[in-house]
Amino acid sequence: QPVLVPILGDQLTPTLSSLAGRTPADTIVLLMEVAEETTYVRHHKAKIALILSAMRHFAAEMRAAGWQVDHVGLEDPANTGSFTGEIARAITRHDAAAVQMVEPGELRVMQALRAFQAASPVPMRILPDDRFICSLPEFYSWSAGRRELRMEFFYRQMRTETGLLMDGAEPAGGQWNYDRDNREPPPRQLDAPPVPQFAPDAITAEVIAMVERLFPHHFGTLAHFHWPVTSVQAEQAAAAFMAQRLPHFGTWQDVMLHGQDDLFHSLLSTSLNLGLLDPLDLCRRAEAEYRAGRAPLNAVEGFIRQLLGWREFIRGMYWLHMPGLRDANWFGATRPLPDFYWTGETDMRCMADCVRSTRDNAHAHHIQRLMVLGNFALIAGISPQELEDWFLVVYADAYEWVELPNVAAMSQFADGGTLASKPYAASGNYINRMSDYCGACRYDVNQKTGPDACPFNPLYWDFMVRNRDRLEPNRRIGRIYANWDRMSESRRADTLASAKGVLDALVPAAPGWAHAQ
Ligand code: FAD
Ligand code: DLZ
Ligand code: SF4
Repeated sequence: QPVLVPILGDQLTPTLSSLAGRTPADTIVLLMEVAEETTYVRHHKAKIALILSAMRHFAAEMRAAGWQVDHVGLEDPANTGSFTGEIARAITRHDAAAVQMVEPGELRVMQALRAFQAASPVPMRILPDDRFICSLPEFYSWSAGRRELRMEFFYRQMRTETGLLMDGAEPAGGQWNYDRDNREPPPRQLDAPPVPQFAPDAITAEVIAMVERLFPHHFGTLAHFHWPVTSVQAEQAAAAFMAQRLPHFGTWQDVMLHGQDDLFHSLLSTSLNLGLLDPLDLCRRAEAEYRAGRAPLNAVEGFIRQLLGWREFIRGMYWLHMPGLRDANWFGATRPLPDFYWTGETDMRCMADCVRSTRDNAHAHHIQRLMVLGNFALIAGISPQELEDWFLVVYADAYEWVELPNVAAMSQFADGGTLASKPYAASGNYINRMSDYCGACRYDVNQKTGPDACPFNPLYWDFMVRNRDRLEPNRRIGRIYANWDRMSESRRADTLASAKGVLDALVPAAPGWAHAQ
């Protein structure tokens, strides 16, 4: 009797702990394309295509390596549509003696699997996911008893533990963090080397056709599909990044340029989150570029901090704060998500460009997500839950474990500050400094009030004033109220009236974009 090893769509790693010690002769590897996962939100078409294509490629590779792989297709008439339904069917089909699998990345799935495990007809083990650099028990013990959980201190501990960018007990170069060198405003043109594009092969083309057929009304386009769908392609993308873009990664990290979607970013998040790349391996390779003198410290440290610091910290915070994080709404924001998050139809040039990139690529880079898309929602008082659904739908790298802490805690401060020390709220001035968006915008970033003022300007103050009782005690932001109090009565009234004008003009998104009606 074989052991059944279910592998979820974001667990496409041949060295998974559930396969350790197993042999092809006594193991059935189970991959499940299921309606529950393709529709629990109405994912971007390219996100579904990426995951299903990567699963099919992984199944083929595992078969080629000798494993017995049972791959249940989405259109298989007997498909029950859920992970647990498919595991149950596979137990019977293969007369399995036991089930063992790696824990899922999100609570929703964990709860379903635990419920199944409790009533499972055969013994079932759920193993820790060892593809993260920091295990969950290690994260919990780091967080226990700390008053404030800040990425920076977690990151330092991780640097020390892994020895990454360490010279003995000291950080390489004498500083832990070189972010101060990484906030260069943009030059007119940044000639970043192109990111490798992977044209759809026959498997991907078939999946794309299926997605167009089954999910025609989901957000986004498949016309530009170019993501790596195998570990070999992901490795090519990683190698190209290390050689070509890593040296400039830090300096231009916060820059946004109209129509230039990739800049010096790695575009590796989709492959990392699927399990096609190993985060620790990437960190070590980035360090090797620095040690060999091919990439400067500020770039390499910045990249390693994203992976070793932010990615691991975010994952720990997800499990620490669930299930409450999903309902968190510290500011009590309830405004519906505006329609332009889906349509891109807005005169705000920054917003339109970020939504366009999102629609075309199922991707936008960090500062676009944080300081345009997230910032607008924060200062306009959009419901965090509606925004979370949007972020989960639209990005090819979005799984709840990484999306939710980034949106709820980092971008919307909906947790009241367990993750960030202050809200990332900004007026148009920040966007103007870090991008080339404003020059050709219909709005004037220098106008503070009136119909032509950049909407971010009055909304910023409206947000601050609306939430004064919550924000004034904050050491990092409270002093801003002195500026407000110094403004003339009429300027303050104009500001709030302008904000009201912007908010009243927002058109709520039509129902049905994120969830089927
Ligand atoms: P790079 O800029 O090249 O960074 C390198 C790697 O660092 C990324 O591939 C990613 O794995 C990691 N990383 C960097 N920042 C973060 C972070 N804050 N959290 C976790 N990992 C990080 N990332 C996701 O993977 N999935 C999401 O659903 C997601 N949602 C986000 C929502 C908001 C509101 C914000 C502000 C950020 C979100 N991020 C998310 C983090 C980040 O924006 C993306 O990881 C990044 O843009 C991916 O592009 P890249 O691979 O080119 O990243
Ligand atoms: C996101 C996603 C989608 C769209 N489809 C599938 C699928 O059909 N089969 C599968 O195994 N996984 C899919 N996934 C990824 C899962 O949602 C993910 O494994 C869980 O959310 C746990 O993180
Ligand atoms: Fe965006 Fe305002 Fe600049 Fe227009 S002026 S691009 S709305 S920040």
